Amino acid sequence: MTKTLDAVIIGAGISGMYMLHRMRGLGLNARVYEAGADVGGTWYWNRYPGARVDIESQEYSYSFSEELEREWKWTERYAAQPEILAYLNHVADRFDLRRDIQFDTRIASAAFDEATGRWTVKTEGGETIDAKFVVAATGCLSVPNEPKFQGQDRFKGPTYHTGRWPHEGVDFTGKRVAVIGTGSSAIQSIPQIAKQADKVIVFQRTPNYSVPAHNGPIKPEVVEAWLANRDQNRQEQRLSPAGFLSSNANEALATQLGDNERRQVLEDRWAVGGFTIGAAFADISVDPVANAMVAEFAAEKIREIVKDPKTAEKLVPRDYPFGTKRLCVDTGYYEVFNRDNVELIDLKETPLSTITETGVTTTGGDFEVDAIVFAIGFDAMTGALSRIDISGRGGQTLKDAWAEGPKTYLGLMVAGFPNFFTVTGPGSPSVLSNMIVSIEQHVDWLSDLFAFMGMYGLATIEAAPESQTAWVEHVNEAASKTLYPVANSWYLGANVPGKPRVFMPYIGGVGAYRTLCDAVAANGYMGFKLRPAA
Ligand code: NA7
Repeated sequence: MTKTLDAVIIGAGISGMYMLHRMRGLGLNARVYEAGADVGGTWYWNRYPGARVDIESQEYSYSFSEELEREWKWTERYAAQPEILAYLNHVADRFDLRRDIQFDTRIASAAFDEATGRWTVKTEGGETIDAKFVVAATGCLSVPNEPKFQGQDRFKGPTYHTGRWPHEGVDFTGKRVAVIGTGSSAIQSIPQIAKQADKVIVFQRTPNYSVPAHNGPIKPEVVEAWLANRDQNRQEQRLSPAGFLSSNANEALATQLGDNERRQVLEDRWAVGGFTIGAAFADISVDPVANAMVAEFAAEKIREIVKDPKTAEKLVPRDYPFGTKRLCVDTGYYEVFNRDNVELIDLKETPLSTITETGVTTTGGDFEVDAIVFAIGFDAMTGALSRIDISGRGGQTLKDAWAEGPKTYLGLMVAGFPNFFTVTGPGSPSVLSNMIVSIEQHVDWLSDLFAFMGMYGLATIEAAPESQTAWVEHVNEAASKTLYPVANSWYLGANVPGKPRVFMPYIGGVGAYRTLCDAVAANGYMGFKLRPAA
């Protein structure tokens, strides 16, 4: 039997939950379909030890309900995964969301019917849903990269992927553990695993830049100041470059300061920690000279912290500009290499050749371990959508439409796919921003659109191909003005063999993007085609 809905929302993470809440407010009959057994999305799956947010807790939270914001008390400057998941569970209960969320249900396909102007959505379990709108709230980092190492099936011990950590946790006491990868997930988890395990061997292909979090209990004065000025803070967040204020973006140019002055700025920010270092100067991400100055400072810090000079040199990134792969924020990452039970293997020096029954073999030798942690990242931004069989006008599949890389208008819609929306899709600021601020912007903008369509009896909206082309050009042009495309990062899909190399997120800034989206809406949804019911 086919279920009829106004909207199918795919995913019960931060986006899907808020979308459901807003749709209900509009009187729409919406239902969320979630592959996991509970709410939380990213924070449901990423339970590896040390997982925590890189944006200060008071900023990484919903703003839509002032009551919610005032009643929830964060305990740490950077909330850890269990606390964020508890918060999202609280939100689900407080707004009674669960009754419209179907868990353990993966969406298999969604097909647009041109005759009816509606979508037929199918679950993997065989349910069929007929809906006017489909909102993909499927997340940007939700599909883990499958490990594809030679010999991996032979390994006799347990293996784990940071993005699919067992819910019951893992006890590494007395174990020798290999960690493959040194991105944010590895950088957060290695110091925790090293506290427990007998031995940790870190297999690094590319070193990452990481800055100290200086995490600790959240300061009451930070909370008070935030709440005392809540409305203004939230407004400033929405119009800021990256959707958060605690990075304290500096307008000064590194290249225009004297050596001492520049060093002082960096030292001060290193002492504060977190993304304040990434926002130390306005020219870091556009001027190679400025970037090199900051990169050198970071390298000096690594050499200061890591006692063994050889290990320190291996940890210094050399292949790409500072911050052009996602800057990591750590708690004791570089320090962990001063422990006797942690060893760093540089896979550029001695490439990984195979996984054996008992461990990992590189061209430099055999490393016997009891467990392997794959911290090898995600099929970012397009991974979740490419795993659903989505077809739009004329039966064209999203896979074909995106064969040369994802194309969207505003990161919200794809030409030829009417009434199908992506939240934090490719072409939106998404992963280059405070995700919650970006999510709320998308969802609010979509909610206004749904209200508009309802009021005027409109049946469909779709992106005009020429607006999409112009937007894709603009997204590329914005990226090309920065140093970001230089790095082989997941922003470009470079971490997935065969994925088209396209800079996916919009780097023009959260505030600028919002202003643009608002102007599009104010001008009768410029660049979109709206059609009345037949
Ligand atoms: P990332 O940042 O994509 O990091 C993955 C790491 O795994 C990175 O160091 C990769 O090295 C390494 N990797 C991937 N494949 C391999 C193979 N085959 N061999 C060796 N090493 C490999 O993912 P995370 O989960 O850490 O972080 C994702 C985001 O989550 C993060 O940026 C934050 O936004 C939160 P590479 O650099 O490709 O050489």
